[in-house]
Amino acid sequence: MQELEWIWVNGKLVRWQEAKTHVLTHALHYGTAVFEGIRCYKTSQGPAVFRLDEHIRRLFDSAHIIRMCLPYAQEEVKKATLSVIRANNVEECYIRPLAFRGYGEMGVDPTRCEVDFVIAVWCWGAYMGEKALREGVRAKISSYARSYINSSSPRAKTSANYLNSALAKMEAKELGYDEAILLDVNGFVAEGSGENIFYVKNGILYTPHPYSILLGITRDSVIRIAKNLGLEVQETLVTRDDLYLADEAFFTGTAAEITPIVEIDGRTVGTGKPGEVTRRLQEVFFRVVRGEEPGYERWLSYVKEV
Ligand code: PPE
Repeated sequence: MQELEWIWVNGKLVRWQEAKTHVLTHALHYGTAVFEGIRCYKTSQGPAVFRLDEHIRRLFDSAHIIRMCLPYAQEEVKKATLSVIRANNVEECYIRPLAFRGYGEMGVDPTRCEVDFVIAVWCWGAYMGEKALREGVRAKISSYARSYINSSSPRAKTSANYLNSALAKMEAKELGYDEAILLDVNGFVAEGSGENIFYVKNGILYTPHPYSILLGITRDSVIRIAKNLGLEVQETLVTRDDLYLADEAFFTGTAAEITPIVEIDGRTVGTGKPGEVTRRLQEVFFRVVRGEEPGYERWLSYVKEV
């Protein structure tokens, strides 16, 4: 990966190479960590972070679910995030706050381990490549089910949940696909390995109900943008057949942004090209994040000091 200069570690800016942790860090062994993925985009008024408040709130919600007490207030995390972007002097970046159970005591029970908190930023282009954004990706229904709501809280963005994602992603790639689509334990469509999923049928936009998924902030943004464009949106139960018979489909995520899906399990989605609704949502979304779409300014936090 391309290194930048500074990483925020427990309240201080530390040189990239010096941001290290002990090998007996609890989270390394047991996945006891919560994190966020946030993007900062270039705008005419300098870099701006997209929906920073909502991401920080979700980080605190994830911590609450796993009974982790974060040692900073939300406002402090917001300031720290902006400061680390400023320190690295980048115009666009991906931001990764991570709070993890640190070094202290081994054994499953994390309560005796202090919470360490880091915020790193790096330059991250299109998640599945520029071509994926333009031409779409091929996806495969995974043989791995999304974690059950009573096994590992899919609503919380915990590191532990990402083993499930990693298994699904590796399987999909191994089989020649770009991305996995995970069903929930009842067989309904949940989400991608690192994205939420939408489909369009007869002009209506559908997305799985919020139960077995990470409640994506891009998902929420797309729902709001779609409604503002006059589209009907339904959060509902989705089956794999709904996806096979869709006119259009796409993934949403901070990293994936809006990535069209053109094939699922060897079946062409719609025309086999990114659809009209997907294109329209992509266009508006990219204007929104760059501060070019009136009415969405409150979603941007400008990095420059005021
Ligand atoms: N579901 C999952 C499982 C998920 O990981 C993400 C984000 C989403 C939905 C979409 O959430 P949001 O970013 O708030 O729209 N995945 C993050 C991590 C990707 C990675 O490879 O790391 C991301 O997009 O930042």
